[in-house]
Amino acid sequence: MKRIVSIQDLSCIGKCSQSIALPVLSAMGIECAALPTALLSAHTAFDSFVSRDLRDFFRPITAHWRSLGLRFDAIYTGYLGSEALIGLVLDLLRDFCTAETIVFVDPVMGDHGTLYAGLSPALPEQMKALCRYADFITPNVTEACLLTGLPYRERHDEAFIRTLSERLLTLGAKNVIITGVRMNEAQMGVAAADAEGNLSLHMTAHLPGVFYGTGDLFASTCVGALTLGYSAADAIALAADYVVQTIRATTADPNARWYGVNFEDTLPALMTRLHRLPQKEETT
Ligand code: PXL
Repeated sequence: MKRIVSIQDLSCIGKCSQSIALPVLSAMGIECAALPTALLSAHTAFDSFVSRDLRDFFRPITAHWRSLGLRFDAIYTGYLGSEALIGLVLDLLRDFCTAETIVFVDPVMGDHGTLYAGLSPALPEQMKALCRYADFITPNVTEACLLTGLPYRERHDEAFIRTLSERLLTLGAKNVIITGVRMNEAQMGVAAADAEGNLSLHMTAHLPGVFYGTGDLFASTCVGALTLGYSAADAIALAADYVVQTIRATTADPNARWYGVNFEDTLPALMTRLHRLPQKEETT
């Protein structure tokens, strides 16, 4: 069975980060080793929350894993929240990366043109150091602008997306996947670019509203599919279509909660859609 380490916070309420990565990857038939970097009573879109930084526990956990000889098929990072954590993640990469490991960095920092509440304006600079080692990065347009210094825009054309992806590729990531691309009123899309100069777009319906955790849902599904052996294009399509299906299920529920999407309702459909490819070598 494939194994992914998911490095991000655990928000008790809010359906994001680990509380999405764990169920989604399990449903995809992948073991998820969750390394919680912080514990929050609720995610930061709530008016208030209490939180505990778990940074001090990072090294003891990874030291134990090293003593067990654990290996990971993919290393997946999401919301990290502080510059100091990025240094710890870079150490983890040095300890656990092999030539086969997929390094998947979702540089979670903001949305709608601004940083998430409580994050330092210095975070994007540090995040660039992590992107350098990534096989895949999945910024939304806000995060892509924070990483490249390009001014944020609500609407995008191909020239803008091409410039954004070219600048992101100069950070060193092998593949760039930009989410939340808006070319027109009716559609939302994901742009994928690689170092060979290929740029492709996967467009889906744009559904109005604010849906927390959908970036995490996309990233968890995408890293899961890549780890199972899907091509980048197939992984992106699976993840983007699953997010849209989940937003539809959420908007159809009159009792949907404002702070997260109804992915629990759509996980069975994801499992049905998943074509399991032959598993490669086992990790220990
Ligand atoms: O979904 C991204 C995310 C993850 N973790 C925490 C957050 C957010 C977005 O607001 O606050 C703690």
